Amino acid sequence: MKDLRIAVIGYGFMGRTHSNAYKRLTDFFPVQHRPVLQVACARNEGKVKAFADNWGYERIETDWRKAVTAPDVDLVDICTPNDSHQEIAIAAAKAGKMIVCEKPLARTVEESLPMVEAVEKAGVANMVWFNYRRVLAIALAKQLIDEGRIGKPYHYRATFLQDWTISADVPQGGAALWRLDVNAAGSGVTGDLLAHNIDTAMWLNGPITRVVARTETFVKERMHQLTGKVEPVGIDDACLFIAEFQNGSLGLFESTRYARGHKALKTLELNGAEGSLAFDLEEMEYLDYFDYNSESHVRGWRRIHVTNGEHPYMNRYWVPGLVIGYEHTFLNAIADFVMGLESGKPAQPDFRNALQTQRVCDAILKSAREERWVETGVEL
Ligand code: SOE
Repeated sequence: MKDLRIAVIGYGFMGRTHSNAYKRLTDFFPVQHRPVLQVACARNEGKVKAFADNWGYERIETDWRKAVTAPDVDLVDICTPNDSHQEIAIAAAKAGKMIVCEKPLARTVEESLPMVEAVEKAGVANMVWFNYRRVLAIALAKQLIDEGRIGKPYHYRATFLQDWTISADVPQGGAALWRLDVNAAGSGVTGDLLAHNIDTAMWLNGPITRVVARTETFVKERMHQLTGKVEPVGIDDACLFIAEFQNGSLGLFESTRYARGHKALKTLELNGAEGSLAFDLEEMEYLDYFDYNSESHVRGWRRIHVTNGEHPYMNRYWVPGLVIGYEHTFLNAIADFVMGLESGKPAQPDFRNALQTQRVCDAILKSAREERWVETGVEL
């Protein structure tokens, strides 16, 4: 067993999901690296100390520059708001650290490119936490597609619907609410939610080549927590876009934080000549599958309970019929990352792969601004 000493930068929601994953890795996966919770880093000393004590980190730092260059750190985990991803990632790469970075890679393609160059120049292992690839049912969807069961794809449909920002009284900026501040986040639902759908879509259905989008900001001004002033809102509250895939299929995507009643309704559907697949995060242990090639009198949608030993990742967990959940997507992701280190076949999405999603996000926002179709520039 080799120690993998981790510095997590940021202690928010993602700092927690990742810490949980590190702690459980060797319990469930037969890997040769044992994560050591070495450094928890954030600016607020009291809060980061409480976080470190709760999760069992060895020590704290309040300056990320010290954390990413520390000799007792092997891997830097970036869980900070999007505006700091680039600076931290480049410094960590220069210090020769492995890097795992929260999504989206950065606020824009322009900001992401030097990150990709930095990790590639330094030759350090890297990954972006697009955790939904590691939902068992979505991983099974990938397997069924790769097995040729869906045939020629015609339609891809995806949503990510929430409702937590409907009230105009919700402020923007600062802890927990940086996702509403365009300077910190780069965009609204496009980078925060659709980035997940785009990553999954291109993993399952190949490159998106062109998009046309419509965004909306329903609440135009909000109090900024850091300045105390009412300021214009620069993020997209909702985004709808149509996509063309390289394989000739059409995509339809919708995301909003104004879908009253929906907390995280994340769905996808793929329709091909030989079959269809459908997934809904609220019932994440199921994959719905329509097989056109079954005999016509028994043909119909079937609901696969993705809990068998032969299903992706499931042989690491419980016996058939018993479910795992959201937190395991992060555990599966770090397991893939570590197994990638050990096998020499790097886990995906790495920074270069995540740049593809960033290209689509940038194209969406440009299309919405200019009210026209935009080429994504995704590398084919
Ligand atoms: C926003 O509410 C959020 O937490 C995103 O930032 C995550 O990436 C998404 O998985 C769930 O929703």
